[in-house]
Amino acid sequence: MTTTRTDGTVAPRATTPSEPDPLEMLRQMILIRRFEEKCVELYSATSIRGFLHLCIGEEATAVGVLGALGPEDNVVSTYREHGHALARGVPPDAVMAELYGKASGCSRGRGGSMHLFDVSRRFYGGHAIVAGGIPMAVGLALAASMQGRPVVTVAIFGEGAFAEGEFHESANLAALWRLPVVLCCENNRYAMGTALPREHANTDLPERAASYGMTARSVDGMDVEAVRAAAEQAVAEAREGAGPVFLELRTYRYRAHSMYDPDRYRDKSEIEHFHELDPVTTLAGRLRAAGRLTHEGLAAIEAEVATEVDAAVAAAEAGPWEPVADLERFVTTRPEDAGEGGAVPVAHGTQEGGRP
Ligand SMILES: Cc1ncc(C[n+]2csc(CCOP(=O)(O)OP(=O)(O)O)c2C)c(N)n1
Ligand SMILES: [Mg+2]
Repeated sequence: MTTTRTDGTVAPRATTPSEPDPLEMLRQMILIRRFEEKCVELYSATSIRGFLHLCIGEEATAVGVLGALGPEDNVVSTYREHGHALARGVPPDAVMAELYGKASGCSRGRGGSMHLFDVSRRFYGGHAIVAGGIPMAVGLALAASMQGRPVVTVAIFGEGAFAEGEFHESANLAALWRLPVVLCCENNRYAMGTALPREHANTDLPERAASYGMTARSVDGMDVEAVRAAAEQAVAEAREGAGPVFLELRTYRYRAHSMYDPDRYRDKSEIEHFHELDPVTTLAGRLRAAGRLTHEGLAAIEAEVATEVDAAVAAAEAGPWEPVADLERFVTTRPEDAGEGGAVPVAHGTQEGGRP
């Protein structure tokens, strides 16, 4: 099938993602939730060190957005990206090993929690700098557009990115050049301890994005089916040449900004309110009401996920450390190490077999 772009050129359609399967979306959200709960334990045990930002409460944005992409599409994320990587199909083993700093990690243990990377799945980070991945996403979209490839690039970032010039410069160029990029803003109301209204005079994020000349919408980010539908629409529009699309995904993180944050800037009642909107229990309840999920069915998903997470921990524990002799390897690219795009792909399972 082909589509005609707004500039008159014809682009073949990329592989479309499979139909949304609510039970599979539930399974993926439960995997992300249990994976990260395990990370909390492992952090307390100092098996995982360094910075650790969890997305517990935000699973619907990861599963809804990533499910809307085809295998050729690109993803650029932030430091709160474990869920994005898992939903993209990076195997839990490879993510957990990365958090341990093991050579079997998806970034060879050199990135840690904030720098998950998997070129084979077109998952281009994991970026620690607020808004730092967005220019790279626009660059990837520009490259695909110049090469005539029907690829969409998704940039995922927090609402804190609106305080950064990189977001605004990127939004302007993406709109000016009508690039196939979907800007997905996970608005969880806080940038570290700063609530959105204390940081921005205009808190209407879609309005600000639209001012650059792009389509912009706001979505309930606690509802995975709503996120999936909005992401599918945005991806289709971007792929067909409509230019960039901005999505505000209104979400909430249940845990503190990072493991170092004492979380003293918000009322417990606010957190309790958002627990009532929990994306996992909301979807499970909806499926139960529709007769598509039984108590036993949910228990089976939980058991399968627990096995997967335990196996990831065991593999990470057993994984090798990088030899000291390799310390300087990859600091600069050697021709013999270079793979696609000059990066060094690490194969962790297959795209098909590696789904979470
Ligand atoms: C350019 C830059 N400035 C400051 C920081 C420190 N910092 C780390 S996370 C963060 C808050 C970002 O909030 P948001 O974009 O809303 O994402 P969230 O953590 O809520 O997912 C800040 C200011 C940074 N990493 N990069
Ligand atoms: Mg935020």
